[in-house]
Amino acid sequence: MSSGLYNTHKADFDKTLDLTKLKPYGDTMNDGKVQMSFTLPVKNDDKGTEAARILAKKMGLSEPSVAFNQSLDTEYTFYVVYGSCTHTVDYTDIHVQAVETTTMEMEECNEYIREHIGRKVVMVGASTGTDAHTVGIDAIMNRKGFAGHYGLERYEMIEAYNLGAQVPNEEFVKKAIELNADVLLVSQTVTQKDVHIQNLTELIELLEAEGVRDRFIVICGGARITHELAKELGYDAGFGPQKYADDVASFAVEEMVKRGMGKKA
Ligand code: B12
Repeated sequence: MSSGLYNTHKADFDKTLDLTKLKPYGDTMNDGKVQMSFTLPVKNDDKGTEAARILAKKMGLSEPSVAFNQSLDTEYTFYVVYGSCTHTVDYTDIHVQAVETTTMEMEECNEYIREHIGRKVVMVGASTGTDAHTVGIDAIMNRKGFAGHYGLERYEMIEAYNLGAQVPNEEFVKKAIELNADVLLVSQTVTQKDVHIQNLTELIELLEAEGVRDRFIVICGGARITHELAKELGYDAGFGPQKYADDVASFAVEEMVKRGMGKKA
């Protein structure tokens, strides 16, 4: 049952989806509605709220309104602002670099290794540099795995070594050579002041200086890591959120075979 009034309003809604001018969807097509949050180093009063509103406007939100403001401290306030985004993107002109592998399940992957490599694959992983976050690398490597995906330690045909967190690049490379690794797995979570870029770059430089870069498939991962960034920094692949042991294992072993690191036919 619908009233005449409801129908009139419904007919007025914009329903045009133009992918060359893509905008956020809130209640209706092209309304551009977004919510953003940030902290300002000022006290929580009317002046601070107005500053947050003006800032949101300058960031391209039309009709911004502060929906939530909370003191974090006497001199810091957290804001949530609603508004309509005035910008659009041309979705049809976006090209992303993605890892091109069909993910194999654990048993499939073990079978692939038996058939194409004919020996156990050695994978060495760590959270390197000053990065103390272990949950990401553990999710990939620990036997029990993460979100229903078994970790690399459970793979019969993979010998997985998780070196833990805050492993200096020098130590990581030394251990990789000692263990005769095929695959290096680096986790980087903290991106403040681009420390991940510095750290990831240093590792590649170190491998090159030691003349061993081509001996390994080198892969990085973390919440802010994209495949594109990883490639740019000299890695073979990069994996972000919603990627698991089976994704990285499939890529690594297929890449080994492509490079002739497997058993010869
Ligand atoms: C737990 C945690 C901590 C714990 C870590 C404990 C531990 N043992 O790991 C502690 C308290 C120590 C900590 C400390 C800090 N933290 Co912290 N922390 C977190 C938190 C809450 C969760 C991170 C996490 O475990 N995610 C779960 C895992 C499973 O996700 P993931 O890492 O993305 O992993 C997945 C993928 O990315 C991928 N992946 C990850 N690694 C790899 C590697 C490979 C090879 C592959 C293939 C895939 C892969 O696979 C995983 C599964 O899909 C986040 C906030 C959040 N909610 O995300 C902040 C967060 C990461 N921390 C942050 C910060 C700033 C810090 C500190 C600097 C705070 C401080 N000022 O002291 C310190 C840094 C310490 C240091 N030297 O590193 C920021 C980072 C911001 C940034 N972009 O740089 C965050 C985002 C919080 C925030 N919003 O500000 N932290």
